[in-house]
Amino acid sequence: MKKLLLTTVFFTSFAVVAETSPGELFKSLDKDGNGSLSKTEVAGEVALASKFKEFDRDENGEISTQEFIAYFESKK
Ligand SMILES: [Ca+2]
Ligand SMILES: [Ca+2]
Repeated sequence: MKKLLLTTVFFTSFAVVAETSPGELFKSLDKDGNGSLSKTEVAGEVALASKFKEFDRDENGEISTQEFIAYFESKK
């Protein structure tokens, strides 16, 4: 049941992405503006935090703009 809830939240986020671009979403999440998302920055976004490893392709512990956009591109 808990997993189902996370999935629902995640797809709700996708609905948001459909209206704004991933790039804009990224900027709103990158609170310190260093061009990458740390686990701390996505902590408030449960759906994103739970998928952190899927986004972080090079496993450096941060999601770069490229990794972020590539993820959404791969879901199209
Ligand atoms: Ca950042
Ligand atoms: Ca990374």
